[in-house]
Amino acid sequence: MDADPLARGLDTQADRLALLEAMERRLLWLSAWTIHHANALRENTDGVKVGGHQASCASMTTIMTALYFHALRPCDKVAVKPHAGPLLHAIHYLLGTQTCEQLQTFRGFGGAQSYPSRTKDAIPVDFSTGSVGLGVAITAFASLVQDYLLAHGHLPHEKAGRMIALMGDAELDEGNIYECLIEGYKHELRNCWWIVDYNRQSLDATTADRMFDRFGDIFETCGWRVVTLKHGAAQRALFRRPGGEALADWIEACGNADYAVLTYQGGAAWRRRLERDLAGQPRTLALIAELDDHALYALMTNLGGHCLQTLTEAFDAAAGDERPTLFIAYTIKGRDLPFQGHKDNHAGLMTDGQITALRERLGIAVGEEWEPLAGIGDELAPAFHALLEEKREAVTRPEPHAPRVPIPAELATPAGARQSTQVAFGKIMLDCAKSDAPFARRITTTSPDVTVSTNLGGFVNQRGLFRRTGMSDVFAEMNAQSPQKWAGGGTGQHIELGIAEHNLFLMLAALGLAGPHFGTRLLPVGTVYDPFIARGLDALNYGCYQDARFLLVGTPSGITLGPEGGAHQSIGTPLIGMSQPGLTFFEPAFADELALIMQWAFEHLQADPGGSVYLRLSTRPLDQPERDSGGWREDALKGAYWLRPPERGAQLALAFAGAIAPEVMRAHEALVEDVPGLGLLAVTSADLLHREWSAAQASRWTGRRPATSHIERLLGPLAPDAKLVTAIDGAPATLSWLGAVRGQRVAALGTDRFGQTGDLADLYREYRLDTDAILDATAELFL
Ligand SMILES: Cc1ncc(C[n+]2csc(CCOP(=O)(O)OP(=O)(O)O)c2C)c(N)n1
Ligand SMILES: [Mg+2]
Repeated sequence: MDADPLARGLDTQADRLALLEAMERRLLWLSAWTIHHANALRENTDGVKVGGHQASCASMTTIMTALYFHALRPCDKVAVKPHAGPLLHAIHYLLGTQTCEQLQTFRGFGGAQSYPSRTKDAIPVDFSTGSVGLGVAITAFASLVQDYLLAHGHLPHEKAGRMIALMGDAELDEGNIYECLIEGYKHELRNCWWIVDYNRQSLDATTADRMFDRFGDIFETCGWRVVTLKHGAAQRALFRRPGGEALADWIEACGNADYAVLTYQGGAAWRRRLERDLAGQPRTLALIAELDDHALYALMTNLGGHCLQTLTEAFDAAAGDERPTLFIAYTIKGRDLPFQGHKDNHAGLMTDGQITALRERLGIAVGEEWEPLAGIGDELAPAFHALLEEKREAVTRPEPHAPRVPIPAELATPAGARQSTQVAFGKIMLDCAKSDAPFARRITTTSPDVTVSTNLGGFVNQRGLFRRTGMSDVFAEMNAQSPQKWAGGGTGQHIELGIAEHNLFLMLAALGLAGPHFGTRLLPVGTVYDPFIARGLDALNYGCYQDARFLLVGTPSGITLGPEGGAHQSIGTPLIGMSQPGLTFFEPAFADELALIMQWAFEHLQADPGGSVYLRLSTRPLDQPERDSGGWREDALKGAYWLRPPERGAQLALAFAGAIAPEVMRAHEALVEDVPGLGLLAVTSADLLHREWSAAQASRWTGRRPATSHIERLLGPLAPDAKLVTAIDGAPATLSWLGAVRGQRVAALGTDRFGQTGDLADLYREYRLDTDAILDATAELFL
């Protein structure tokens, strides 16, 4: 007896396809029903539309069937088009890794998420998606990370898989796709598949005909194989018959909107149009006349992306090599649903009557709507079970455990009585590069063409550039002197990116998921000019949302950048750092603070709960403080410490963050005789302070253990009506809230206008950040 039930029950390819078609019907139903249930059946308590995308799911049902139940291998990872999320949940439901309750609470509190989420969903999700384009592009970076791990011996070759994106055609409009294509080409991208659900519709309308052929050209230029799946097997068979060619030509010339509206109107409309347009082609008309309206409709919607045979053959054909491949699979948005092809169907929801008709058409009995095998029939059920069994491992594999990387208890403070935080950062990284400790091998640095100017050059000199195929340092070979030694190879630890900050964040996100994706943690460190963080904000948010772990260094920052001028002088980045979940923001002033924070950061990247870390640094050299003891360290890691502790009942404190420390320290010296016990607070992380303060308030509110936050304790010794002057080279709101902690009056100094060129004395005077400004602000508070 044959041991393989699938082989036993399914002798032919036709049987196999019939089984996949049954799967496709199951996925169509479960996705449509999940959305219908959330919108029409579940109690709605607030009148807010629940939503969901039945049309976008229907469009991708065949593709996902072919991928998940035919092509997928256990080491592959998939980013699913955000609004096809219900299909992914349906797949896991059939495999037993998703519960009925989760489907029934789709888009509800604690239920299956609207869009696949690594952190919020109960099923394994390889990549969170939602912001269109990002889920696509990160698969290319994940593939580069896989190559990095392979080359470094962190991943055995048999564990390598393909990084696959299932994407909508409108995602091809997102610029980040093309930035990533360029970077991918430079890094010899491989093992990456993007499968486009080419339904010729976006959210608002049908998409532009003029782009028909261009996408393929662009990808081919960037080294991709492009596989266009325009026609299903039935269409291709008909094209081969006499008269078929004219129909093929007609389809080729048909515009997106025409194809969509005819699909919506159905067989009779197709017939009227084809008979009119092909009036001079009797043999073609004869072919059409053979088909009744339903068969004609079925033929015209037999597109590549709805033909399991076409899809599975294409996937098989591409599986033999590692070339990055773009599959353009033509589909119908809302296929087989009442609003199919209609340009307004993006958020369309079926009515009760329409879902009932679909249920009946699929042979599902009333009351069996959630039955996994409803409508399958007894005959097919054993083979259906066997198919699920066969694919279970590839689809449901748990993420590997990635052991923690031990971090040294201390990172040494760089020597130097006068130095900037950016220079100190470079020296600490250089020390790491020279270290034999295992953690140094796990550091991966990356930068969008600002490696040298953010002081990462020393690290790169020691550890080299990562290149899959070796790259010699031509300048060194030709004995041309340069402090930067840029040889590259498989053991290199710096991934140099072109100037596309968005790519930096996608790269950091992919590196920061190396642990859960591949079982080896990396310690990614990315540098960027602080103002240009804004260029990659959505990708930063995206990385944090999926709990990727990385250290981001924004440097130089603020008007302290001086002569570089206004557009380079960051203002709002501290507020970005404070408001971004999953990212802890620090702005140290001194080298010893930085060394302490970086050690903490390498631990925090691996902690649970933990997260990513953002350091806002500066090129301004500062005199380093002489410390009596290490007592400040614990407080600095909580967000602030008293550089000059206040006396109990003091009437005033000055608080500052970062590079304007000298101005504030001089103000302190000037005021301390007049204001006895004047305190000077060094804020290392306004973010940590504020979060902990909020959390403490929340815990009191929820009646849990009464908590006092660090900032409440720090400000405790001041007189209740003491005044605060805060100063930061950035948005003053970063620190102005300190006054709310105990209800104290605040003068919040900072920048809220664009900067300009100048030396620091001029700029600090102009922007009210110099010592005089601080004295002035203090006087005003006491008036
Ligand atoms: C960055 C971003 N902008 C806008 C949206 C809102 N949005 C969600 S889906 C969509 C259209 C997607 O069309 P397509 O990719 O072709 O997918 P389809 O639904 O047609 O399969 C838009 C604009 C979003 N999710 N992300
Ligand atoms: Mg579309």
